Amino acid sequence: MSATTAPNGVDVAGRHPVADPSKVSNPYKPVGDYISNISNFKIIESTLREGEQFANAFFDTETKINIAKALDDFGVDYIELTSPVASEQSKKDCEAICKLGLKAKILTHVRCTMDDAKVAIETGVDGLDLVIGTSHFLREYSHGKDMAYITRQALEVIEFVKSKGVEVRFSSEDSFRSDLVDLLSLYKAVDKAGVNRVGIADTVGCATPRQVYDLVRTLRGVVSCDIETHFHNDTGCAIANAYCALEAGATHIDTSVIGIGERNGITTLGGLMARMIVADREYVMGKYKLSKLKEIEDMVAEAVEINIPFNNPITGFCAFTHKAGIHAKVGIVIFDPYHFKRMPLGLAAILQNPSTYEIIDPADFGMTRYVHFASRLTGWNAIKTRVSQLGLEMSDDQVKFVTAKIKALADVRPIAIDDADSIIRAFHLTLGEHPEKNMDAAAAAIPTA
Ligand code: HCA
Ligand code: CU
Repeated sequence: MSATTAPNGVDVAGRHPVADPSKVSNPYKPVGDYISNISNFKIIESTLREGEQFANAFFDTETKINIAKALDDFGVDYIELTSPVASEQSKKDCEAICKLGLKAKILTHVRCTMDDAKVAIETGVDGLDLVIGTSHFLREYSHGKDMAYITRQALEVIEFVKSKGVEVRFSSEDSFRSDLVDLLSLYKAVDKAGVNRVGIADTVGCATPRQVYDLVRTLRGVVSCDIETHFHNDTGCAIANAYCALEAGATHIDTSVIGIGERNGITTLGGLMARMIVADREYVMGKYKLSKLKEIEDMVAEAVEINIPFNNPITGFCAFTHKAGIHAKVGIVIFDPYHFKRMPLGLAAILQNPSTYEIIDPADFGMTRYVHFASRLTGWNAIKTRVSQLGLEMSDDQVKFVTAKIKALADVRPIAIDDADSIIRAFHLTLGEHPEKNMDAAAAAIPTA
């Protein structure tokens, strides 16, 4: 403890010192639990399969290869590709990606039939993700098969895939609306037949975290193979469900970049990273090249012609923007809401702890924090930072005074950084050589419109 720090950790200025992350215990770290895989999970990245089912998606070969390379560089464990049975080009692209020699294992996603499996094996993939519908909806309205038939067929296809020496996963579509007893006996049989993984899919996005925990935890007690999970986001639970699945013993999570997929998609790669880094920073930082996230998201957003949503974890344009005055004692960079541009200002002389209002350090993702100071919600700490960035000197009282003027104008209309700056400059100019004597004159010089 330094000489300027009181026994309660508060320094002489009444501030809490900046925390040394290596010394602070993480209150969000996973609960110690032998079944949890929060600190040991794998990603099956499905932008090139589930993502191809997104309304706007059309990936040509070059785009697919660029995305696959970028995901590989990021460090995902598996890359899942559209079934080669889907189209002639899908098959060629699958073969081309297999030949890239990526570190990530390449999977293709096929219906659980011998015909599909045979075509898939020929592409040179490292593994097959087999899927069949088990809910009564799918059994009645899609393939029309009963559970005995599904089990026999699954075992036949699994045996074939295994005989070819590649990985095999068996998954049921719409697992959460399937009969639990049916599902567990089917999975028990495929586990016994030696699959590498079984998969649980929330195809319609109906599951809650608690339901996920219950189903995965129950399944964990029934199979000894790995458990993959796949969550659609129709009710906004896809990231939370993925986290809960890991807590319950799932080993693999399906993601896509920005979550693209059927309807409003699945667990987002970036959102999962945000969730997991809070739980186990060391694992996530050690395994994934987080600084590449924005680049990959931009690449995919451009390919499917969408914008990154403003509320996207990590990369949403305001994900690290602080606006309210009471939050804004953290700044290093300011944000101009009027022109939607960012203005780096260099390091501010603010010694507060960003953790007060941030659970994720933007720097871990190569991102920067912003303080939005040109608004009615601003506070004098944000303005003080701006004053010093403009190279001006003012006492705290003067900063508070000019802050009040900025807030008054911003109460009437939206203001830009330039507006705030001219108020600051005009006030400062009139303060002259003896600022303390000139407050009234300076105030009169402040522009009011
Ligand atoms: C779909 C299939 C799937 C498969 C998931 C999986 C789903 O409906 O498009 O194989 O685990 O959501 O059920 O994406
Ligand atoms: Cu899906």
